[in-house]
Amino acid sequence: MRSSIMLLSLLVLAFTTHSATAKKHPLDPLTASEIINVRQLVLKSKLGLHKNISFQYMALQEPEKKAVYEWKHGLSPLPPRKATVIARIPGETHQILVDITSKEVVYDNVYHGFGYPIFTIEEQVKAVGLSMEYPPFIESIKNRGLEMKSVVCNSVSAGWFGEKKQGKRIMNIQCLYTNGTVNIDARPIEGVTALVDLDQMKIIEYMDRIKVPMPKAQGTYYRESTQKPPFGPKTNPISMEQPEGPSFKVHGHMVEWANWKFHVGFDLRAGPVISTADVYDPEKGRFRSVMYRGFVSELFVPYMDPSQEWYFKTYFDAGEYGLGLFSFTLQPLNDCPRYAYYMDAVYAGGDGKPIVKENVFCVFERYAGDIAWTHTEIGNPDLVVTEVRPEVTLVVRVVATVGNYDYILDWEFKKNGVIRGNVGLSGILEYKATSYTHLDQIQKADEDIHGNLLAENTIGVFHDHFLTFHLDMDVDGIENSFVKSMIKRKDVIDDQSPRKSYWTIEKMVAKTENDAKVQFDLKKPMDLLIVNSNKKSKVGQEIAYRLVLGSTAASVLSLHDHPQIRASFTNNQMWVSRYNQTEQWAGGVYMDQSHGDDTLAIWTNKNRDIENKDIVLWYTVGIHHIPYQEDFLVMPTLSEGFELKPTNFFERNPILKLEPMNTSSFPKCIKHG
Ligand SMILES: *[C@@H]1O[C@H](CO)[C@@H](O)[C@H](O)[C@H]1NC(C)=O
Ligand SMILES: *[C@@H]1O[C@H](CO)[C@@H](O)[C@H](O)[C@H]1NC(C)=O
Ligand SMILES: *[C@@H]1O[C@H](CO)[C@@H](O)[C@H](O)[C@H]1NC(C)=O
Ligand SMILES: [Cu+2]
Repeated sequence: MRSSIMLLSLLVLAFTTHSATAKKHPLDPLTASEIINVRQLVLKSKLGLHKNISFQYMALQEPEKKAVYEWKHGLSPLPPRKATVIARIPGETHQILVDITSKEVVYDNVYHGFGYPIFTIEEQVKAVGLSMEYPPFIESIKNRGLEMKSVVCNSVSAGWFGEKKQGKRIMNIQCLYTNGTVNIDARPIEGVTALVDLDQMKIIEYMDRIKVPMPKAQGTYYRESTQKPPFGPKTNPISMEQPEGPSFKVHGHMVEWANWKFHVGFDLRAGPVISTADVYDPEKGRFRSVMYRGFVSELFVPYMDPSQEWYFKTYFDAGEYGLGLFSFTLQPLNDCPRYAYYMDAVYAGGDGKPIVKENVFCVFERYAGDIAWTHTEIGNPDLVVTEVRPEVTLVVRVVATVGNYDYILDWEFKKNGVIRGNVGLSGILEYKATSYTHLDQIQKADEDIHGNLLAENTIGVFHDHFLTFHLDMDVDGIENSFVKSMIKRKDVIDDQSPRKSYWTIEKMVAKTENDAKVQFDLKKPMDLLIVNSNKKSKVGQEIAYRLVLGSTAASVLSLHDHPQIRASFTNNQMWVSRYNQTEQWAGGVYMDQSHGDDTLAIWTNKNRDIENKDIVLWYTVGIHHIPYQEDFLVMPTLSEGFELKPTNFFERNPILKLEPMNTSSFPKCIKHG
C-alpha cells in the first residue's frame, strides 16, 4: 500500500525485445512496440510539447464485446488496436485515446472532475527523495539520534476528508529506519510526516509532532541467511511429477487446459485479467462461455487509527498504487511449483516507455492430493465398489507486493467447471511504534492503542482488506439474469407432519440493479445465481452459474466517513450492474483523492434493468484484520476466495468420466531406505 524508494533498483529493468510470435487476440495487452508507438503519437501531439508530461496509465482500449465475440467466431478480422492513456502535466489530467492502427490521437480531453490518476513509480521515488534533502527533516532525524544514511521513506496517499473543492495533488511521506535490517517496515520513525505537492514536487507542509521509541532492529530479520537455529519445522523435499509434461498449452495470451480455454491479460492497475473463459461441454460437443472478464477492480485497506499520523491511511491499492505496477518476478520452486510456466508482463512506465517485467505470471497444474469425487458402495452382495478420482486443477498466479503487503492473486480452473478466485495475504503488517513494551504498562483501562502489541515497541494496527472483483459473467451467452434462490423456513401447520418446520426455496429474479444489492445475513441464506433463462437443461432448468462465497466482511465504518464514501462499493458485499464498458473501476477511474462520485454505488443508482441483459457481478472478498503475534514478522499466508460454480449448466456431474490415476503412468522411482 505504499512504495519505498528502494523499489527503484528493482524497477530499472532494461527494455528487451518482446517478440509477438503467437497468434494475436483482440484482448491482448499492449505490446512493447505498441507502447512505443502510443508514446510517440502522444509526444508528437500538442500535449507532448509539455516537458513535464507524465504517463500515469496506459492500457489497451478494449474493443467492444460484440467485436471480440465476432472475432472469436471467425466472423470478422482483428478489431483495430487502440490505447487509452491518462497523462498528467502539472495542474492538468488528460484522458487520451490513441488509435494505434490508424496512427492518430483520436481525442485528448482535460479531465475536470474530482480525483487524480494512479501514481507513477517515478513520481513516488521523487517525492520520497525530497525529504532526504529537507533541512527540518534532517533535523528531526538528528534529534532522534538517528543517521540519515539509514532512513528510507514511503509515499502514502492523502485521501479525501470532505473538502468541497478539488485539492492540490498531494501525497504524504513517512519514513522508516533500516540501520542494517532489510526489514524496513519493522522500524517506523513515528511522528514525522511531510506533505508533498506532486505538481510542484516540493514539500508544502511538515509535521514533527511526537517522539516515540523505535522498535529494535534485533529480531526483525527474516532473510534465511540471517537466521540462527533452531530451524524448521522440517520436511523432505517435495514436488509433483509430470512424466509426460504439463497438460496445458499457452499460445500468446491464450491458455488451454483440460476442458478450459481462456485469455490471460495484464493491467497496470488490476494486475491479472482473465477474459473469455469458456468451458468445453462434451455432451454438446462445443465450448460454452462462462466469464467474459474477471479481475480485482479495487482493493480498499482502511486503517483504524484516527491520530494525525494515521487517519489518512485508507489505501486503494489498485487505483492509487496499481496491483500490476507492483507485481514482481516470481521465484521458481517457492512462489510456484517446479513445473510452472512463466509469463512476462509489459506495461508503460511514467515516461511512457515500455517496461518488461519477467516471470510475473505463473501457470501450473495443481495436484495437492485432493479428491475430485469418490464413492464406496458396500450394499451390493459380495461386491464392494470403490470409485475415486483425483483432483487436478490449473492455476494462474500473480503476486502483487504493494508496499508492506503481498497479495497472492490466483485464478484456478477446475475440471468440474468451477472458476475459483483466490487471494493469499502475506508480507509485513504496517506497524506503529509505541513506547510500550508490555501490556502492563498501559495504565488507563480505556486506552485504545488502535491495534495489538505484537512485540516490544510494535503495534500491529487494526485494518480491513476489501478486494472487489469485477466478474463479467456471460453464462452460455451474453444475456443473463440475476436470481436469488432464497432459503425460507416453512412452518408445518395443522399437525400434518411430526415435523414443526422445514425449508424450501423461493426464487427472486432481480429486475433492476436495486434488487441485486446483497448484504449477507446468516439468517437469510440464499444461493446467488447468474442464469441464462434463454437456455434450458433437458429437464427444463435454467442454465446458470452461481457465486459461492468465501470470506465476506461488511465495512463497519460510518457511511458518512469520507474513506467509506470513496469506498461505497463495499457498502454491499455483492452487486449486479448493467454492463457498460466504462464502468470497470469500482471506486472510479480517478481513485486518488476521489470524492466517491464515480463508484459502483453511484452507477447502480440509475437502477437499470438487469433482467435478461448483459450484466456484471461484483463481489467483495473482505477481511477484518486484528493482528496477532503470529502475524509478526512476516505473516503466514491467509488464503481466502470464492467460486463461480456451474448450476444446472451441465446435465450431470461433468467429471464423472474422469480417468483414475494409474501407477503404471509413472516412471519407477528408486526407494530410499
Ligand atoms: C519539469 O521539467 C523541468 C525540466 O525538465 C524540471 O527541471 C522540473 O523539475 C520538472 N518539474 C516537475 C514537477 O517534475
Ligand atoms: C546501527 O546499528 C548498529 C549495529 O546494530 C548499532 O551499533 C548502532 O548504534 C546503530 N546506529 C543507530 C544510529 O541506531
Ligand atoms: C456508461 O457509463 C458511463 C459512466 O457511468 C455513463 O456516462 C454512460 O452514459 C453510460 N453509457 C450507457 C450507454 O449507459
Ligand atoms: Cu491485514
